[in-house]
Order: sequence, then structure tokens, then C-alpha cells
Amino acid sequence: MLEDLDPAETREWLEALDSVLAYEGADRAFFLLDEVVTEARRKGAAVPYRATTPYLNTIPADSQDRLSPREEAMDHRIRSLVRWNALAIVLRANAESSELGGHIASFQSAATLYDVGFEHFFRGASDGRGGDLLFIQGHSSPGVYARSFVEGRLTEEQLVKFRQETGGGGLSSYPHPWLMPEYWQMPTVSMGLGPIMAIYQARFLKYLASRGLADTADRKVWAFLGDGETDEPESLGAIAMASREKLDNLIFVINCNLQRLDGPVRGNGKIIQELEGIFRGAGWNVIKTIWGSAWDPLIARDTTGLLLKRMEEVVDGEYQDYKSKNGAYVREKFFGKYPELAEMVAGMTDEQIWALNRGGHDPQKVYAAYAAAVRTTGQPTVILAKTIKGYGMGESGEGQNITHQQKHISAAALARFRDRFSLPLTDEQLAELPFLRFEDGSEEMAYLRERREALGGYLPSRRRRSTQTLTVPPLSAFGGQLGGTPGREISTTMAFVRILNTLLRDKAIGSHVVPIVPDESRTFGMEGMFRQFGIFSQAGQLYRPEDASQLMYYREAPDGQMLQEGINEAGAMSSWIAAATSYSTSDTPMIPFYIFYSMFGFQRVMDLIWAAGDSRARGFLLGGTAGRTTLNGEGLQHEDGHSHLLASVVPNCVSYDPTYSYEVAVIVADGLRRMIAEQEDVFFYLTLMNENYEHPALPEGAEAGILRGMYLLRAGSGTGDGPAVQLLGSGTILREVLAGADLLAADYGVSADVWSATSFTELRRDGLAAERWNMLHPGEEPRRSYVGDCLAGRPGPVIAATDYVKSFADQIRAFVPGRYRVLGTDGYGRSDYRKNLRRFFEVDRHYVAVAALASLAEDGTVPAATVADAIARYGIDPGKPDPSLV
Ligand SMILES: Cc1ncc(C[n+]2csc(CCOP(=O)(O)OP(=O)(O)O)c2C)c(N)n1
Ligand SMILES: [Mg+2]
Repeated sequence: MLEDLDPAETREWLEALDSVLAYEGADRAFFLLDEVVTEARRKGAAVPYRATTPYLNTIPADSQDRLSPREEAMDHRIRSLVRWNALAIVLRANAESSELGGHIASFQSAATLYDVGFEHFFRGASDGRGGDLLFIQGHSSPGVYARSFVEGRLTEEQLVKFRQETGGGGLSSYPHPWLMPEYWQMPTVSMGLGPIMAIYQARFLKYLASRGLADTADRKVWAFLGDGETDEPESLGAIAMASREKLDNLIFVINCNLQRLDGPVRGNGKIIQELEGIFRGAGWNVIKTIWGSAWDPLIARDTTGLLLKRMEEVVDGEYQDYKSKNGAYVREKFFGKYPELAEMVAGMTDEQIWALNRGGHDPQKVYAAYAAAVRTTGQPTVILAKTIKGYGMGESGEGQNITHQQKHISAAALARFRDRFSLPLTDEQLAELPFLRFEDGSEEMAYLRERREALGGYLPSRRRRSTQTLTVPPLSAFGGQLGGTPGREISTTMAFVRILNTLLRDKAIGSHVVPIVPDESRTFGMEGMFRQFGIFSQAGQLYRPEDASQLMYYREAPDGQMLQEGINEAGAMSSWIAAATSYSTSDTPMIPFYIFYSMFGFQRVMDLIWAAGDSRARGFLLGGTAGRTTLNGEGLQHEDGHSHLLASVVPNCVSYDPTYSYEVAVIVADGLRRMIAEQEDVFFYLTLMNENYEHPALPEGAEAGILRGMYLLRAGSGTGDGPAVQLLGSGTILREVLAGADLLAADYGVSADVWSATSFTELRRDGLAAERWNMLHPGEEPRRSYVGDCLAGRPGPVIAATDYVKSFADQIRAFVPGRYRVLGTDGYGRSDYRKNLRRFFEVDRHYVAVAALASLAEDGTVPAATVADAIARYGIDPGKPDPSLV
């Protein structure tokens, strides 16, 4: 705070300002102030930047949009029942023990924020426009179920099965489209993912409109966040994009109850002011809803600014403390600091002081904020609403540090809750925790229905299938990839880019394809698409690009098809999710291809990929520059040897490690069939490599094997009486396997069948399914795994080699008949030539041959001396350190 060196002079300036405000209005006052500050800066005065405004409501009391008295009364009655049901859902679920969990305090603090939205703002989908998209704070879900019950959308049987889902018909703990596919749209409970996904959903709605694919003009994306949640880097990490892209269809509502799980969010500061500064700095429209209407008369009487000074000097830790106590305590601690303030409230009772409400609990203030937010153009809006965690829970939790996980409420506190919200329950009924709804034919029920009808139907609600069915091209459309590349060496990345180009030009689905890159187009040879398909930019291109004279210049356009997300994998993944769920959120199926450095995929944004699975996303993820020894020069942080293992644990992710361009084509064509034509809720992950080699043509009849995970690529040359082995390989290492087979034949007369194992993960899933069926169907003809089908009767031990950790190929061990040995790239990567890396990680042709001979020796088919001979012949040092440990 600066010192006032000349109060008389200060008064003169302020009086001048008062008169401008009175006679010429706020705009003129702002203009003059801005001129004065600019002039001072120009003259060299150091005018400090202030990102924040006073700790007051942004919307003054006299310019609020208002609910009518009837609406306010109706809303209050409805909200009271919703509050009660939300509490009863959790209390009843935990009646036996606390095993099931659930949260009460978060929703009680946010009830008004949701309620005003559901009654007056959130648009349903039945108006044909697709409706608003709601990101509900995960642990507030009991409140949303509670409302759906009052609306008649959920039954009592469902409510009593909160968090009891395994038998069917239960309600999921948090918003999960996977578990409640006709209800929840957006998974949110991993903190931080909701906000970033919301930003990209809002941008994708603009993309659809800009490209003429869907009318999204009236739709809003509402994201509800906790104040503690804003500490997640994902929550705030993309907010500048939202303002840059002028996402006026995006509204963040941050429930500032000042607490997170353990304690205060900013005990020593003010979370609302901090967030205001951050969002204003990032170009957002910020609406602070701090004080409820009960404060308005006091604020109006604060002519000296002393009340504001007190409001500003008190930190959040104290504000929280006040609300865990009582009115007398607030009088003493807050107002009592200054005699003038104590005097201001001298005529008020302790109850009246206690009733000085916070903005987020005042429906009029919340309504005013929402009304202003939906009117805002050219900017996203954030509403910072101050609330009380555990509102209404009294001594069982209000404002207390323990409240987040409180699942029990004393009988006395329950009775006070009933009284406070005028619930029609006797003391005896209280104990039974009955769920409450209004009678059919009641005024409240009629009002509820009328409101939701006016707003286009009930929410949340999710579309399972798109009504639009796109015709996907047959495999033959990718003819260029099926015939091989005799005499030409290309990478699978190149093959993929050609496939993508074919799809982009396809008459039926071309406009639905969304190529997404995080600043790696040139890495993957996709820069040719810039000019042809354009990079999406609402602003178009306000400059002449440096390379304008070139064929493949950098072109940005409002109808650009590519999403170039900058160096931002989380953002790119969020864009992919928006496109991959567009069949549901906008009834407009899109086909996103997100291509990234494979090391910066699953490892970097696994939690978003998990949320994509939960969201029933449909689309393609492409791990470019994949393989620990194939991306050779980049070293430890870049060389991916495990993304396939990570992919394998996502239940609806179908993943492949193809070697040849025809395999890529067959897999993409099948992905289109499953996800787009048949609307199956799966998504595909393919690894693509940057190593160039010649590709053979699609072998006759190989398609089914490619998709199931393995097919015989080359039969061994043996006649049947000599030693034989079965060799499996994937990705670039399949080529080492082929070379190893040649060595075995030439140097040791061993015949090797070589299998292309396009997906160890799909093979394992198939094997596990067969094994499970057999366990549960004793006495019936056992089923055999596909691996078993392929290898049954084939001579010799089985050896697999990949560019991934050994666990990857090891997945199928249980289904391999006979001896099984696995080579892989366990350990940290490092930079070198591919040849040296493959030697180092022991996955090159020589190791393949030695491994095969070692297995034959263990089977007693060849003598141990043969293995020793090969080790010497291929120059392998047996004393070499284990690469997984160095
Ligand atoms: C990534 C992640 N980390 C931790 C949690 C566990 N968690 C759930 S709620 C919560 C506290 C939330 O505080 P806040 O965001 O302020 O929400 P409030 O309940 O106060 O509205 C925590 C830590 C989580 N769900 N996700
Ligand atoms: Mg909080």
C-alpha cells in the first residue's frame, strides 16, 4: 500500500472522478483514468501493474440481472430437496460402513452454482442444436444424481446403489461415460483434466462451425472446477489459448470454497484474487461473485473504504475459520478489528451477522454472473464464486478442515439441516434418510418440467451413437500401400501419411478427417498438408508467411483442417478427445488422427488417454518415431520402448506395431470399419517408424492375421527332418528376425518360420478370453487361443524379438506351446547408430540366431557347442554387461 502524502489533494482528484462518474458515466471515467496512467508511463513514472480489482463483486448490486421472486422461491424449494437427497445418497451408502465412500461437503458448497445453471442456463440437446457440454466436478456427482431423481430421471433403486455398480443398475462414483453411457458426457474426476478438455471442446465446437460441419453457434461449454483443482498445471496451462481463440462459448465456474482435501487452498492469501490476476492476465472476462446480497447495504454504507480494507486484509485462512464458528465470532474477529466497523454492525444481531452470505450461495448473485457470462462475446468467462465448504453441515463439517471426507452427520446437525432448508421431515423420518421428490401435479414439479422444456431437455445426457453414418473406403482405396515398394525404401510413417492423404481426399469422409500434430509435422513429413488442407485458425492468416513463394507454405485459414497445437501434448490430446467424441457431443462423427513422438504420448499424457477411453473416444493415435533402437540418435528421453505396454492396459485401446505399409493400410481400414462404420467404442494406437526400407506386397489372405495379431510371413526352408524354430517379430525388428532366419539357415541348417506379430497385445487378449472360457466351461470342448492355432504342430521352440521391453512380447507366453524366449529392449535408451543400438540391446539378427540356437540346445535338438560356436562366429562378447542395467 502506498502512503497518502497529501489527503487534501487526493480528495480533489477523487471528487473530480465522482463528478465525471455522476455526469458522464463509467466509460468516460475509465477513458480519463486510462489516459492519465498512459501519460504517467510515457513521462517515465513507474506505474505498477495491478492484475486484480478490489475484493468486491464484479457486477455491482444495482446492475444485476435478477430472478423473479417466484423463481427464487421455487428454485430454493427445489434446491433444498436436491441438497437433502445428495446428502442422503452418501449417508445411506455409508450406513453399513465407510467402505463405499462418497462426498457431501463439495456439493453442498456448490449446490447453488449448479442449481441456477440447471434451472436457467444449461441448454439440453433436444432443440436439435446439440446442447451445452457440462463438465461437472467429479465429487459433486451425488448432487447431480439427486437432481435427476427429483426430475424423475433416476429411481430410488438407482440412488441406493450409489457406488455399487458391479451387479448393474448402480450409479458410478464420479462422472464416467464408460459406466453410464447414456448419462455422463465428460469424465472429470482426475483433477485438472476437466478444465483442459473443456477448453479444447469449446475450440472444437468453433472448428466444426468454421468448417461448416455442424451448427454450434448457441452452444456453451460449462466447466465446474474446485479452487484446489486449479493447482493442477493442466487446469490453467491452456487458458491463454482460450482467450487467443476468443472462446466466448466457454464458461469456467470455479467454486472457491477456500478449501481442498487437507486444508485451505491459500490460507495465507486469497485464491480469488490470485485466480483473478491469472485469468485477467490471460485475457479472460473475470466475474467475481464474492459477497451475497446481505452484504449489499453494508457495502453501500462503506463510504470511507474501511470495510473494503478489512475485506482485503483478511486472508482465506481467517475467512474459513469464521465460517466454522458463529456470528458472535465474526463480529469480534472481522468487524471488531476497527471500531468504525464494529459500529457499522452494532445494530445487527449475531444471527444477522451470521446470515451475511457469500456470493456463491446467493442465487441472485449467481444468476447475475451467469447472465453476464452467456452474453459475453469475444472472450471466455471465468466466474470466481466464493462459497463455504460443507455449507449447511453445521458442526459436522461446515468450514472445517476434515469436511472433504466427512461421511457422517450427527442427528443434531441433521435436524438443523432440515430446519435450515425447511425439509418436510419429522425427527423419526430423519433417521431413515428418505429420498424426497415433489408430487406429480405439484407446482414445483410443473415448474421444474417447464424450465427444462424451455431449455431443451434434461442434462446430463449422452448420445451413444451418431445418427450420421459415414461410408468408409474399402481397403482397395489404399492400393498404393498394398503392392509394396519394389526398389524404393520408405518408412511406415511415410506410408501412413500417404494413407492419410488418401483419406483427406475421400469424397465421403474426407471433410471429417482431423489431422492433429503437436508441432511435429515436419518430423513426420506432413508439412505438405499445410498448404493443401490448411491449419485451422479462426483469425485466418494476418501475415504473409515467410515461405509464401514455396509450394508447401505455412497456410493458416478459418476452414483449415489440421490442428497444429504447438508444443503441447496435453492440449493436442484434448483436441483429439473432442474430435473423437464429436459423434456423441455433436452428432457429427469425426475421424481424428493424432500423430506424436511416441515417447511423448502414453508416457506423457496417459491420464488423458485413460479419460479418452472412459469417454468412449473413437479415433487413431499414432506413435511416430517409435521403437527404442529405431529412433536412433535421440537418446534416453526420446527412444520409446514401452508405449505398447502402456497401451495394453487401456481396455478399449486396440494397438498394433506394424512393419510394412500394407499392414498399416489393413489396420487403418479396419479401424475405420469398426469405429466409423460400425460405431464400436474403441480407439486405435499404431506405432510408426522413421526407418526406411523396401516393403513387400500384401501376401494373399494375410488380412485376418494382421488384425488378429500374427500371420505367417515366410515359411522356413527346411524339409522337416532338420532342426526348426518359430520366429516372431514386430516393427522394424521383424526385419532383424528375417535376417536372423537367413543366418540360421545358412550357418546352421536351421529352418525358421517367420511370423509378423502385429499385436502381442491383441494376441494376449484373445488368449486370455479363451483361457477364461475354458475355466468356466469344464467338460466342454476347450477353445484354443489364436496363438495356439497358429503355432500348433509347428516344429521347434518359439523366439520373439521386438523394439520394446521384453514384457511386451512376453504377454503371450501362456499361449505359446513349447519353449518361448523373448528378446527386447529393456533399459534406458541412448544415442548411436541403429545397428549399434540393436547390438547393444541384443535384438539384432545375431542375437536372434543365438537365441534360437540356445532354445534348440535347451530342447536337446542341437549341442551346446553350437551355441558357443555362434556366439564366437557373430563376435558376441559373453561378458558384455546386461543392457537393462547400464
Ligand atoms: C489428479 C487428482 N489428484 C487428487 C485427487 C483427489 N482429490 C479429490 S477431490 C480433492 C480435493 C478437491 O479440492 P477442490 O478442487 O478445492 O474441490 P472442492 O471439493 O473443495 O470443491 C482431491 C485432492 C483427484 N481426484 N485427482
Ligand atoms: Mg475447494
